[in-house]
Amino acid sequence: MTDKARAGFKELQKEVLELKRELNAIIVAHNYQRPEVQDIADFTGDSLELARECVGTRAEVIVFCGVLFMAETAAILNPDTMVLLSHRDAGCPLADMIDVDSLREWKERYPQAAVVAYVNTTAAIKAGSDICCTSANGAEVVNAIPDEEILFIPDRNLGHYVSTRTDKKIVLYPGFCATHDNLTVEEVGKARQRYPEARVLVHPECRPEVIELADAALSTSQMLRYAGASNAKDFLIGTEEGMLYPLRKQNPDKEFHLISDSLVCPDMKMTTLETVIETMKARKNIVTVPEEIRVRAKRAIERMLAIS
Ligand code: CIZ
Repeated sequence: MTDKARAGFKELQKEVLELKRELNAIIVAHNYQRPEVQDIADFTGDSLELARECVGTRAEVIVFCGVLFMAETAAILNPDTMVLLSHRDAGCPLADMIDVDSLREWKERYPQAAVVAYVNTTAAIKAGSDICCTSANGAEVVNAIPDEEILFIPDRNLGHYVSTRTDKKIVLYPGFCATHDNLTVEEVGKARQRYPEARVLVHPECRPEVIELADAALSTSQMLRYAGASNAKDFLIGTEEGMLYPLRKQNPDKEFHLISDSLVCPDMKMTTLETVIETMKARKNIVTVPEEIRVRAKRAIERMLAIS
C-alpha cells in the first residue's frame, strides 16, 4: 500500500471513530472484510461470534460490517439495539438459494427429517428450521439431536462434509457458495507444488474433492486457532481472501498464501470505509426482523448454542 493510500485510510478511520462516539455505536467486522475495515472494528470474527459479542452491549447502535444474513443474526439476538448493515446491497448468494417456498417443498418431501440450517440463511429460513449450525459445529449439532434423518440446508458442500462425520442420513439441499465452490483440485495441486511444506487449510464450503486434498477443513475461527497452535510455518488458505489479514496479524512469524486469486466474495468487498461512514452518518440500512420470525429464528439459534 502506498503512503498516500495509508494516509487516506487514516483520515477516514478517524471520521468513523468520531461517528462511533456520536452514535454510541459498536462496530463489528467479519473476518472476510477489507483490512482497513477490520481495523476500525471493536470485534472481528465469524458471524456468530460477532452476533454474540453484541449481546448485552450498552451501545445504542450496532454497525455490522459484513453481509445481510449476519446483520440479521445480530438483530435476532439483540432486538433492542439498532443494527445497521455497512452496505445496502451486501447480500449472500448462498443464503438466497433457498426461500420459504422451496423450504416448505423440501420439508414436504422429507417429512420425517429434522431441518438443520447453516447460519448462512435468512431469518425467515432459520425460523422454519429446527436448529442452526455453523461451519465449525455442523457435525456436533447433527450428532447431538435425536433425529436420525437430517435435511441439511442450504450448502451441499458443508452438508456433505458433515455427512462424513455422522452415521445419520443426511439429505443435501443443492445450494453452494460460488466463491468456495469455484476452488478446484488443480489449483490446490499447483499451490502444493509451489509450497510443498505448507499445511493446506480449506473451508468446508469447498467441494468434497478439494476438502479431501486438504490437511484440515475449518471455519474461519477454527483456522485462526489452528494456525496459532501449529508448529508449521507455511499455510495454503482455501477461503475468502479477507481471512489472510487476521491470520497474518495474529501470526507475524508465519506465512499464509491464498490457494487461488478467485477466492474473493464480491458482496464482502462492497463494504469500504466510505460506505461505513455513509451508513453511520445517515443511520441507514437498518436491519429489522419481524417479531414473529425473530422469535422462531432465535429458538433455532439458541438450540444450537445449547449444544455447542
Ligand atoms: O459464518 C461465518 O462467519 C462464515 C460465513 C464463515 C466462517 O467460517 O466463519
